[in-house]
Amino acid sequence: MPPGRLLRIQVTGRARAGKTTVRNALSLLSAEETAPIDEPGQPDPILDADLVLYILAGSLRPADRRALATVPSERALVLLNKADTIGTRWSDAATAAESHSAALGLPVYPIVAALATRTRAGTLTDADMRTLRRHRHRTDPACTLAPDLFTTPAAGTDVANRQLLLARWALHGVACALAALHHDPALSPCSLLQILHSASGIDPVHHELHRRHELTSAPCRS
Ligand SMILES: Nc1nc2c(ncn2[C@@H]2O[C@H](COP(=O)(O)OP(=O)(O)OP(=O)(O)O)[C@@H](O)[C@H]2O)c(=O)[nH]1
Ligand SMILES: [Mg+2]
Repeated sequence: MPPGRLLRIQVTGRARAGKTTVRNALSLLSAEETAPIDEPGQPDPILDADLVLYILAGSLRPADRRALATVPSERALVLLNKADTIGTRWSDAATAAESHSAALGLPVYPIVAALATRTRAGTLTDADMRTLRRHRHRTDPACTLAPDLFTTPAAGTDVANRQLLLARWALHGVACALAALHHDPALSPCSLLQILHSASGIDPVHHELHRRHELTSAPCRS
């Protein structure tokens, strides 16, 4: 790439994989979100940017492999999004990412972009902390399996507070925050936010983006 030219980034993947969410989570405001891969009746987008962020969600399909085969490996960065929906713990998502990585011959980063956008933009309010502390003993994984289970009236009269907490942090964020506060009830909102941020898996992607950026020695248009 000629020196001084801005790095062109495409964010791609199948429909609803989380392209827009990832773009926001990484603050890549000028990155281009392509049309979805493997849309019936539509041609696949041409992946010709300096860096292609390929978002997988769930299984690796033949269309993903075909699309990724058109991108030189040094230009591809593959993210396995929605890691919160894979299995029951982070290691399940890490195992899935490893198996996709072996199949593709490329590193694959497991992430929860939906949590990363929240930790990037938000703070834990006093109200969030109060509700979380009140429920920090509910560490049974089943209680954060579904919204209804977390907001059940059987767990107290603060149903509206719990609904608000869920709207702000989603089930995965709430589950991580409860586990962290159960372990250390004195955590400050700031430390808890950092823990949630780490739990999103987005930092290794940030680091890799910076590394690629330095390799191409061009400013990133974000
Ligand atoms: N559980 C979970 N849901 C997510 C995550 N990231 C995104 N989503 C949800 O997945 C859906 C699709 O996300 P988008 O970012 O709109 O996906 P997209 O690939 O841009 O979708 P299209 O542009 O319609 O193809 C939305 O309902 C998001 O809230 C995640 O990490 N975990
Ligand atoms: Mg989109």
